[in-house]
Amino acid sequence: MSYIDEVIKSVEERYHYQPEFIQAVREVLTSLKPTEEKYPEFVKAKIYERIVEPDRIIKFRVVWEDDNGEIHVNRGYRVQFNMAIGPYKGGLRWHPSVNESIIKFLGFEQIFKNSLTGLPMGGGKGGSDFDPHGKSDREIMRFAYAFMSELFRHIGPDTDVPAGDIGVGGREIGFLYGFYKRIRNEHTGVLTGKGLEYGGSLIRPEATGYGVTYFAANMLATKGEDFNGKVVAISGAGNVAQYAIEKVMELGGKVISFSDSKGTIIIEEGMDREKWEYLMWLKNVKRGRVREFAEKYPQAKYYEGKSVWDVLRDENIKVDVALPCATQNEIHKDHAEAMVKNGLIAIAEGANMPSTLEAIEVFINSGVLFGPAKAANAGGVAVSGLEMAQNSMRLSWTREEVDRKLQEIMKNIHDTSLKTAEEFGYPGNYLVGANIAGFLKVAKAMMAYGIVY
Ligand code: NDP
Ligand code: 2IT
Repeated sequence: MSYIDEVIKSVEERYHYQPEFIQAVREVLTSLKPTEEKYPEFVKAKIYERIVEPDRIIKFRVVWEDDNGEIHVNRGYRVQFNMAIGPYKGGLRWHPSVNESIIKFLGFEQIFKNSLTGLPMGGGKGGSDFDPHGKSDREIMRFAYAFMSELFRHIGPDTDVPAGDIGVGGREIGFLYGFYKRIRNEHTGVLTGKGLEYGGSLIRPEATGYGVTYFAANMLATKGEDFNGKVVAISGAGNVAQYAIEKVMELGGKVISFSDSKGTIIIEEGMDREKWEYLMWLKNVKRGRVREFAEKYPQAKYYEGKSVWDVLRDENIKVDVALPCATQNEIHKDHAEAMVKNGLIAIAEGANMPSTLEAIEVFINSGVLFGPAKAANAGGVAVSGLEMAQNSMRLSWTREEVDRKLQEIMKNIHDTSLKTAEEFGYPGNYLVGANIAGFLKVAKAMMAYGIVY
C-alpha cells in the first residue's frame, strides 16, 4: 500500500460518517500519487496528512423568528481549511442537506481551486441547514442577521472572506454584509458577491457560468472544435446555470435543458434570448419553479422528479457538451455511460463534485474531455479574488476589464492543468493536472513555514 493510500484509509476510518468528504479526499489524493516520488520531502513533512485536516471548524446555533412569530433553530458552519497561500476564501451554502461532511468536502476542494486561480486565496466554506425556499424577504433577512451575529467573530478581509453558493446570492450577501458593517462599524471587503453600489465587482454574478463555458471552449479548441452548433445539456437553474446558458447561446451553442430540485425542462429547439430572460425572471424575481416555464412555453417538456441526466438517459437524447451546474453527485455511472454512448465530446463541471467517482472513470476512460470542477468552475472565486483586489485598492474595473481577466484566468487554469498532467505522465487528464497543479503551490507554501502547529 502506498503512503498516500494509507492516508486515504486513515481518513476513511476516522471520518467514516462523512461520505462526501471522503469522496473528495479520495479524488484528490489518488491523483496526487505521482507527487509522492518526486517530492519525498512532502512525505517526510506529512503534508498529505496535514492538508486533509482543516485548520479549524466553527459550528454554531442560529436562532431566528419567522413571520408568524415562531422560533426556529438551525445549525451554522464555517470550515477554515487552509490558509497557506492567502486568507480563507469560499462560499456559504444554505440548503437543508448541509452538514459537516458537505461543508468539509467543499472547503477541501476550495483549497486547490483557489490555488489554481493564481490569486492569493486559502480554502474555506460555510453554510447552514436552513432552507430558503418559500421564505419571505424579511425571513431571509432575519436569518441572515442571526447567522452573521456569530459568523462576524471569525471573519475579516485578511482572515476569511465568505461569498455565495447554493441558496446564497446577491440578496443574501446584501443582508449579511449590512449586518456585518453595522456591528463592526467597518466598510471593508469582508464578503464578495456584493452589490455594485456597495463594493461589488462587475461580472461577479456571471463569473462562474461564464467561466465554465470559457473552460469548455478551451477544451474544445484542443480538438479544433468550438461551441458553434453544438447541442449542450445544462442542469440547475440557479446562478451558475443561468449564466452558463447565456454564454453558450452567445457562442452559438444550442442549450436544450435546465432543471431544479423538482424536475427537468427539455427544450429541443434550444434556448433563445427571450426564453432566457423569462427564466431569469422566473427564478430570480418570482422565485418560482422550472415547471412554470413549460406552462409559458408549450414546446418545452417538463419531467417531474427527474434530473437532466435521467432524462437524457431514458429518452436517449444525444448531446455534444454537458455542463452540470446543480449540485454534488448528480451524474452517476449509468448517466455517464448513456451520454458517452451518444457521442458526448466534452463535460465541464459548473457545480462542485457533480460526477461520482465511477462516472468520472467512465468519462476519462472513454476519452471524453473531462473538465473537473475545481478547474472548470474556478471563475466564480477568481472574480471574487478580483473583487477583493478592487476593494483593497478602493477602485473598480470596467466590465470589459474584469471579463478579460476572467478569460485569461480560465485559459491559464486550462493550460496549466494540461501541462501539469503531461509532466506527471497523464497526458490529457485534466483531473490529475488540476489536482497536482493546485496542490503543489499550497504544499510548497506549507513547507516554507516549517512545522506550524
Ligand atoms: P443556486 O442556489 O443559485 O442554484 C442551485 C440550482 O441547483 C437550483 O436550480 C437548485 O434547484 C438546484 N439544486 C440545488 N440542490 C439540488 C439538489 N439537491 N438536487 C437537484 N437540484 C438541486 O446555486 P449556484 O448556482 O450558485 O450553485 C450551483 C452549483 O455550483 C453548486 O454545486 C455550487 O457549489 C457550485 N458553484 C457555485 C459558485 C458560485 O459562484 N455561485 C462557484 C462555483 C461553484 P432549486 O431551485 O429547486 O433549489
Ligand atoms: O464553490 C465556489 O467556488 C463558490 N461558491 C464561490 C466562492 C467564492 O468565494 O466566490
